[in-house]
Amino acid sequence: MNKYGYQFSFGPWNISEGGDPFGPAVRPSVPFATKLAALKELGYDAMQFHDDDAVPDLHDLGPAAIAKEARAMRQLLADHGLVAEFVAPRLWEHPSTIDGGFTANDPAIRTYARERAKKTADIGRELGTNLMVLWLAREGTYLREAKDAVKATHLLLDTVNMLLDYDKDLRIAIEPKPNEPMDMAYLPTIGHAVAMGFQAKDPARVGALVESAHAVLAGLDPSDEMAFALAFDKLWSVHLNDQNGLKFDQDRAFGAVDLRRAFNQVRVLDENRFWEKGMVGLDVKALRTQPADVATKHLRNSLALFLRLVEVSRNLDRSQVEALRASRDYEELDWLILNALTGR
Ligand code: 3MF
Ligand code: MG
Repeated sequence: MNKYGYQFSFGPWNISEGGDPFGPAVRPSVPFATKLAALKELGYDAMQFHDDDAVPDLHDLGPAAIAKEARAMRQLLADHGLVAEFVAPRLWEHPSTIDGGFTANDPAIRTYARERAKKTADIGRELGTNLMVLWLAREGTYLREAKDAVKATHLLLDTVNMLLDYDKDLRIAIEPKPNEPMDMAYLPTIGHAVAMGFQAKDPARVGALVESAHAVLAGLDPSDEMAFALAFDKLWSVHLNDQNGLKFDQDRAFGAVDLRRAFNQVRVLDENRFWEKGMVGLDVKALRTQPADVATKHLRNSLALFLRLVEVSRNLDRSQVEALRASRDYEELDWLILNALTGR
């Protein structure tokens, strides 16, 4: 915890081997214990988990053994003075989910996906977090005719309702992304996620996670996506990072591409007291070119930049901002912000 009250998190996947679709890993994989130590060392407070990050062999285990492994993970976190922020079902790697899980056309696959998500909820409970993130990676299509989009929407809603029934403490944060791995995803924006939440049987337990890069890939501004969710008290976590245009999901260090866009995300979060609502997750990846012994600097830079931008935001002359809004002198307002971002 820092003097501003924010808590920071990342996931084990954020210290990665650097493989991409065109080439193999370029760095050795880092043992989980080393990642935990790095997380603490870098000033972070919490780890994010996929279900199988916490319980790697979950497919081969029964409920008691899964619970035992998850409890051991919770203890390991506690030994480092850390907690789990959320757990997410990793439904995009298993051979059953090639064409999606919750929205698969094959009912047997849908059953697999739902059962897996229930296991994820069980793991979260043992890890000491009631927050489940749903990144609906393969719930979409490569061609529109492949699935019935109205039916798919209802299947997603039914899944959310099923999970709310299954675990009465569970809170679900939907993490939208418009594309990748599928070409067309069913819940591409925060508007979709929030609408789904309001339609659920217990709307108070369904919110959203905004990832900066995902908003950019949808052609939207991440700070406005955050603001929309904040307006309805639906922003429960963020995956801050950066993204250079409409390309593959780059997970660049926060603020590394567009400093002003980063500033506005921090400003919106800070103006709305996000530190009281959720943790600041940094879903950033080291560049593939980064040598192994210096492959955590993206995490260092992202957290430090976030805190610097909190300072910039808090130091803004708010009465001047109001005056410039009132006089519609947005060129001067532009200059005020640019001065602040360049330390003047
Ligand atoms: C995909 C992502 C994922 C999700 C994570 C949690 C690797 O683009 O951003 O991070 O955030 O799987 O659901
Ligand atoms: Mg993410």
